[in-house]
Amino acid sequence: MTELMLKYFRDKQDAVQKEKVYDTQCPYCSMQCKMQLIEQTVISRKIHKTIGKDNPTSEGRLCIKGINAHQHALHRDRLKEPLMKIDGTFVPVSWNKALEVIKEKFTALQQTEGNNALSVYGSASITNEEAYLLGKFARVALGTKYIDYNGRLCMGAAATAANQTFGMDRGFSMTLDEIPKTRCIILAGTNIAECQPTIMPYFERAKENGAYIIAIDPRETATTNFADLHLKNKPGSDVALANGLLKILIDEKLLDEDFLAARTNGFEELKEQMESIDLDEVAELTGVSKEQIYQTAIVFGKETTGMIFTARGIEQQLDGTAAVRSFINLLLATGKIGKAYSGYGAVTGQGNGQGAREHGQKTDQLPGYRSIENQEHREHISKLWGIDEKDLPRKGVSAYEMFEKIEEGEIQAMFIMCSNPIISNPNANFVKKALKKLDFLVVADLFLSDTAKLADIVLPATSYLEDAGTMTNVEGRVMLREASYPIVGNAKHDWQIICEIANALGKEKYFNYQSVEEIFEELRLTSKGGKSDYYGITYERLRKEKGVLWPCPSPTEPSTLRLFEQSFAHPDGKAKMAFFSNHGEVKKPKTSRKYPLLLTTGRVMSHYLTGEQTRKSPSLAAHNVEAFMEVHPETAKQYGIKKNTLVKVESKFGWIVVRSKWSDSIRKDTVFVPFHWTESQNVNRLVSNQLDPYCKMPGFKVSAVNITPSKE
Ligand SMILES: Nc1nc2c(c(=O)[nH]1)N[C@H]1C(S)=C(S)[C@@H](COP(=O)(O)OP(=O)(O)OC[C@H]3O[C@@H](n4cnc5c(=O)[nH]c(N)nc54)[C@H](O)[C@@H]3O)O[C@H]1N2
Ligand SMILES: Nc1nc2c(c(=O)[nH]1)N[C@H]1C(S)=C(S)[C@@H](COP(=O)(O)OP(=O)(O)OC[C@H]3O[C@@H](n4cnc5c(=O)[nH]c(N)nc54)[C@H](O)[C@@H]3O)O[C@H]1N2
Ligand code: SF4
Ligand SMILES: [Mo]
Repeated sequence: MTELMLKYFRDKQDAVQKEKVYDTQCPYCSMQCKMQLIEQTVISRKIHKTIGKDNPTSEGRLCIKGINAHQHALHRDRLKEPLMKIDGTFVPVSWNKALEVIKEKFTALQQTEGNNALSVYGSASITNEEAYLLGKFARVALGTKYIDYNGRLCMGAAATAANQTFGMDRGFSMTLDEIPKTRCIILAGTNIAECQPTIMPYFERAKENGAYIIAIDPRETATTNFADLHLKNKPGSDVALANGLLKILIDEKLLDEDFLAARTNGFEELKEQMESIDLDEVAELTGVSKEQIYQTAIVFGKETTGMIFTARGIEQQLDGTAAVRSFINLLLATGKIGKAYSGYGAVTGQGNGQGAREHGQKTDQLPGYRSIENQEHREHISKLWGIDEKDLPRKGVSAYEMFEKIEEGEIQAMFIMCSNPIISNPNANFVKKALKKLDFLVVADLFLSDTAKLADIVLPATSYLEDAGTMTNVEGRVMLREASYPIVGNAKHDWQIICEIANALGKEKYFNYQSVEEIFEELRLTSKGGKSDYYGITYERLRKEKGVLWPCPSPTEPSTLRLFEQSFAHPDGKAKMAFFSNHGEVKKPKTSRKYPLLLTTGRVMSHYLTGEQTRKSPSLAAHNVEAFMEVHPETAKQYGIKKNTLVKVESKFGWIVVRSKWSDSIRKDTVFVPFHWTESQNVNRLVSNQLDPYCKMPGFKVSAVNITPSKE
């Protein structure tokens, strides 16, 4: 092509080029980075690019997942019409038809089996408005007690621990802004560098300012490599480790006695119990040397300020609540909470992991973090909803337990919104069997996920590009996600889907909203006076102030930046300390001759949860195309596992086949498999059905397994 021709084509290209910009927030993690989708039309071809947008939390940064998020949202496999299974095959149907069938099925089951034959499984990736509405939908439209959500598998232990200790549960007691000035940071079972990458500059600034950073993780990760000290503990040994640390703080008199006396309950009993803690035994149980345990306790105890962050590494355990409470004991014992540059942070997982656990999706909960078993709370919410208190169901069971109720025949229909439980729940073979046993399953999703494939009706939902609403981020900052991208096909917003089913069931009186802001206005009112009080927050304020941190009881009050400065949220204003045994109340999976290794599970940087979205994104999928098992080379040799070969991993509950990945950064007694893949690569086929007795969290982080070279 000549220069002249090239110039002609370039000019033509420029001439027809149009650019549209859409504001939104990342659909993935709790950082909720603000972003813009830029859509350029070049000679009738659309080109997309995502860029970060300044905001107080992520300061304009995006990670690799955010930058590529539009690839799944704009993917050709997005569902565009409702689908109905006829003779085992999905056929597209109209919304009217789908709603008519749902109405017929739900009503028939209600009449023959009772309301509790129906159930709802929700999500912490939907907006606050949708989470609120889904809770109301289960109780008012279906009249069932069976509702719970995927956050049970995620934030369950941290939320329960915070409620028990502080009397309320906002993940962070301080803001991210305070991190750069703290002196010592403990990162317990959190891989922030790969799971909340845009948070890292806050920690980098702390390190530059001289803070000492300690990471606790059985593996080396980008986060442990960033830390000054890495305690490479045995999976499941975090309660023992925290007990060991507290014992040293007591022995070395590194306590804040004034704080303990004025602000806490239970320390004397805890101190007595601590006499039974033997540091040699702690070193043995955790696999961490006594010297490293001392070093951690002394640095943390001596510094004037400090913070502890926990995430799923210590929380997704059969003693997850106990582990979080035991780490919070360290903060309380040294008076490092409720004051500047100190505090506790449960690093929330999903985009709306915080907000979705406040407004009534949990089975025992009503809006405003109220309790469904509290008479006063029941009357308050029933009145606002315009129903008789006697018609408000009581609490049902947790997420995984709902599948047990299906197996028992008590639950016969389920409505799943924005979750893929076949992959994400423990004992996955059982969960699949249970879902197949349902008389009627409805799934609202962006794609025909593994779970949706089992449904009788699949409803197409809109994505973060199309669906506006509020999300509450890792700091407890409520943010308004603007979204105006044209809706794909005949998909509908999740809030519209909820309303349309409710209306089909004759409940339009309770679900009559013209906009998502109207739902938020109702949420404000129902949360008023509750622990998570959003009454003072309006869309107008969110636009003007770039987010508001709750509690915010009145429109004239500013964000609550730091919690617990004067008092904790229990009626007497004090925090509750408690002792938990090194060995836990529920028997943990133990290694044996048959299952000689410990298995732990988690994430990789480029994939998100069950992978349904990130596996559709070519740029992300390219980083990890399949599941793998990280194994120490010595262990691999001992079990005859060659590099990069297929290996069968077996537990009492099932088997999977994944590729081996030799790595000397993992403990020799432990293997690691991420959970972003499906079918024979789904690591949840190996995880047991046991649950933490306090919060019903599964033990995702410890299984006992055997590994053998795969014959396939
Ligand atoms: N890239 C990516 N980012 C994500 C997600 C994702 O899927 N992918 N998911 C989002 C969600 S919903 C969540 S909940 C968060 C999760 O964020 P994290 O909790 O940080 O992620 P995990 O990888 O599950 O676990 C964290 C670390 O715990 C370690 N660990 C395992 N067992 C133990 C143990 O017994 N004790 C200790 N101390 N550590 C242990 C693991 O080796 C792992 O490095 O991430 C969010 N961000
Ligand atoms: N072994 C093991 N298992 C785990 C964990 C672990 O660390 N180890 N972690 C647990 C944790 S922390 C979590 S949070 C869970 C997550 O478990 P899931 O909730 O099952 O995971 P997701 O992949 O987020 O599933 C979301 C589904 O909703 C769809 N979707 C996305 N956006 C929308 C939307 O706006 N509307 C609708 N209707 N659908 C949408 C997606 O396509 C996808 O199919 O997994 C848990 N399971
Ligand atoms: S840090 Fe989280 S919210 Fe931000 S771009 Fe990455 S995945 Fe999205
Ligand atoms: Mo999560």
